[in-house]
Amino acid sequence: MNLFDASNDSGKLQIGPASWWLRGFALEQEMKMLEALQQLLAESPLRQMMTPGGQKMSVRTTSCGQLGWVSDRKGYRYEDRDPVSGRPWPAMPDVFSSLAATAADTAGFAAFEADACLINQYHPGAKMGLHQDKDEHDFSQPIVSVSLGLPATFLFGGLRRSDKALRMELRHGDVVVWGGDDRLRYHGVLPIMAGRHPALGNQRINLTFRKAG
Ligand code: MD3
Ligand code: FE
Repeated sequence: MNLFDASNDSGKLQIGPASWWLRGFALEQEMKMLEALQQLLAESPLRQMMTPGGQKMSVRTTSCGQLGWVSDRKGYRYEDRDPVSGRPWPAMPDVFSSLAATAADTAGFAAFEADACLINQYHPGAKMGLHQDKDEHDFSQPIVSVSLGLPATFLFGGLRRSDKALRMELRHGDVVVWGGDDRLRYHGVLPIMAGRHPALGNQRINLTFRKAG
């Protein structure tokens, strides 16, 4: 299956036993989301984290909500404070939590309450290698991701690193909900191509909502 063929601009597409691609799902709340994003980035700016192996990530990262994802020489984990400011992460804006809950509900996961929202910023050339999300406690909880700005080729792999990955082009406003048997699938993002988005310029922003604690 080549998910690039999924060229319709809206609608629900099932991409795994418990995963759904909701095209354009965030567009209705776009302006509210971007305004909230701008405010929280002023409180907890994006920064390049260091991998445990000592490499700077190409993606810039920050968080909002009760818990934020951090990476440094000591490893990957969730923390209740921004290590740069020493203060709690900015509160999760209502428009974020309600979008995440509505998307999860649409995909069959009722009453999803995210306690962490990871914000990834990609400039052209930035990428994310194939990995599993394993830093959360409860893998029965889904993950909701919202794509904004420049498009990305997303790799949706299997339960083993060597499994062939599906490619999907995630565009501004797309939301994907991953859960159940798909929760530990490998995934990644190919290097972002140069371009200009009308609202966000030369960047892609991804919001990832999780129940981490
Ligand atoms: C598929 N970020 O931060 S989440 C990450 O575009 C990350 O920045 C992606 O992967 C990005 O860890 C978007 C997509 C995602 C998250 C969890 C998954 C896809 C998943 C779990 C299982 C399968
Ligand atoms: Fe991930």
